[in-house]
Amino acid sequence: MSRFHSLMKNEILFISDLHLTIERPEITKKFIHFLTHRASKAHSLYILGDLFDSWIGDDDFSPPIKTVKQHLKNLVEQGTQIFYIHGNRDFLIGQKFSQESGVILLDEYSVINLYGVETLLTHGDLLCTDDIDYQAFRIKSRSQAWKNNVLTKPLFLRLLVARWYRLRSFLHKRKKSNTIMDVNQQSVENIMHQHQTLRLIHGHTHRQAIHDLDIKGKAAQRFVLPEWKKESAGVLCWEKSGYHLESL
Ligand SMILES: [Mn+2]
Repeated sequence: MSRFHSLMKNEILFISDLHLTIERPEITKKFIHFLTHRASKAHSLYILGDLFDSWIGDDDFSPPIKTVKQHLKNLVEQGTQIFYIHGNRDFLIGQKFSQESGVILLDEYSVINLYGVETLLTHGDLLCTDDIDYQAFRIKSRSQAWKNNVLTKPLFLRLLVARWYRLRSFLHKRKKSNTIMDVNQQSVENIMHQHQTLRLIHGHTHRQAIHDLDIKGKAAQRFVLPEWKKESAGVLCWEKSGYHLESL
């Protein structure tokens, strides 16, 4: 490999579920180190949702938001593209955030051509169709009326409500069964077939794995990204020659 070739940025990276919050500064530190020392060598970075543990509007500047925005912008200016798909925690991320950080917002289902293979990207919550209560809330909370109602409330009030929601979600999750919290296999197959893809990458369930499946008689794969924790974090790296999982 020539020196020139080895300097070219040709990797594509995928991460999700960092759940950045002031309460876990070590994850923010890990992420900033990743942006500065690892993602800067890549062609592009796809963040598939729940970068933040909560998002109450683009006008919130409480830590670590400002620092994270600045580092995302630095990376974009160094020539690494960053794409974002909303998570269930930070679905209120809007155009102002996108402008300030240089991150490009994608649709909840987005198909990219990953070195010749059409690849479907999503956060993953939409695939958890056994969780009926959540899916009902999701439909309600994605309406413009619901969003406007939230985003026009004073910032301090939104901060309080977000805290309460986090606590509520924590308590609810403990009550729900393990299968309800995972993807529904039929929903996965339907959505992959609908988008004509044999590869899916998502996060959300925190069940890192590579699943083989069958879409109408064709071999397909579903990649589940890991959540970022203090002890372990990971990135899915693609190159022309294939993929590998990297621990951080
Ligand atoms: Mn999620």
